[in-house]
Amino acid sequence: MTDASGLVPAANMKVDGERLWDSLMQMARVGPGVAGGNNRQTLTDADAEGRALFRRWCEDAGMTMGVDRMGSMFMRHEGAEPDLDPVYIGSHLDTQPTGGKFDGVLGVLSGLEVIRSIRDMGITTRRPIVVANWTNEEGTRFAPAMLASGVFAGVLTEDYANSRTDADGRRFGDELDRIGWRGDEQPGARRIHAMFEYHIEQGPILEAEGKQIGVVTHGQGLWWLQVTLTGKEAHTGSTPMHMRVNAGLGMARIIEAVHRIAMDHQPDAVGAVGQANVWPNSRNVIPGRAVFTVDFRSPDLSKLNAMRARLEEEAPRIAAELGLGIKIEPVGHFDPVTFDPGLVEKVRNAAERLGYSQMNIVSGAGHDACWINRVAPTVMIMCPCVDGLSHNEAEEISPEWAEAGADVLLHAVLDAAEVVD
Ligand code: HGY
Ligand code: MN
Ligand code: MN
Repeated sequence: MTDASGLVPAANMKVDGERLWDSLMQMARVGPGVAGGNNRQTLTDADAEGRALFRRWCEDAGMTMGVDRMGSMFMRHEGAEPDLDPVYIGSHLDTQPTGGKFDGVLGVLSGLEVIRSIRDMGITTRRPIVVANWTNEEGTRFAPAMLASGVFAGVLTEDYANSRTDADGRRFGDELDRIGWRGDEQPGARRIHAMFEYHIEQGPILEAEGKQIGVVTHGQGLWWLQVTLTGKEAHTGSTPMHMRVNAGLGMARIIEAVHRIAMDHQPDAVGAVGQANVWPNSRNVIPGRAVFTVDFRSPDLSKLNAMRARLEEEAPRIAAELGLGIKIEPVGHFDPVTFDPGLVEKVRNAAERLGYSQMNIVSGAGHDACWINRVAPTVMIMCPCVDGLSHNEAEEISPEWAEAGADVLLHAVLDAAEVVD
């Protein structure tokens, strides 16, 4: 089942694309959205249901489960030499509140498909292979993103993670216990020989370039800065304009500044505010308080930090002009990432061997791979998505795109795990 060299998979070894697509569509029925996508937010009952389905599928494929104290799931397929550090395939099953059917899920279920295909073809690898579902990749219900993989990588503490609260004040730790998915493994105790994350691009490049495979060499860095503005609630009708201390106006001016700062750092810099709340959020009350999160990203560390510095200089000035109190707190950060060159080569070789068109790409979004890259050789594989759309219920990929990326994942993982027969 291998080619002449005996070291890498033969080009005709493929996954079962129909089975993969069917699994994706079945998982999409768990925690459905309202417009064809998903709302399977982390540590909700829908997340618990998705976890149970994934576990059942993996156990049906002969895999055994381990879970760490952050709820990250590790489904193990045995190798010929069980004591060797396994090859990991990881991503996430949690979604945005108006998420798509493929963000994260494609990588986890393609990992399962790799194991199903290995079993179908009767292949044995030297190394075990583990398929991981990292808890709370999205960071939408509990900031920051990539929370459990950050704890695994030793960048965040368990106490910090357990203490994170959602908009209703519920604690991450309490919700993890409530759904019964806190395991007993020490996060980060597992040794990883190599980790692969297969993910939709979530951007327009691969589709526009007509490429089937993105060989991800780097990932953007990120700053999430939570801004709290304090003004004075007052009547929107009877309060003269010169007497207003309007937190909503301050937020609007700072949001405009975020866009301008990102534009001032082109190319390769982005900035936006996606989460914003005003209090009391009443039609006829001037907002006395505004809380919103700034999202800056760049593959260039100096640009990333320069954008943060510009905001920390401009936002207080805007607040002072309006008589507002201001607090700026970092609530999420990781530096730009360079993935493992040796694994990048394995992905590129796999795509070439399979005859899929490919190009190098930098990941615009953050991923668990960005943290795991700090503790083990890591790489990502990407497939196109329609119009580059993601974090939107209309997120769409083609079954052909899904399959091609999963074929590359199969070959690259077998290369790393070493086929023994
Ligand atoms: O924010 C991100 O880039 C990822 O989707 N959590
Ligand atoms: Mn994702
Ligand atoms: Mn996402």
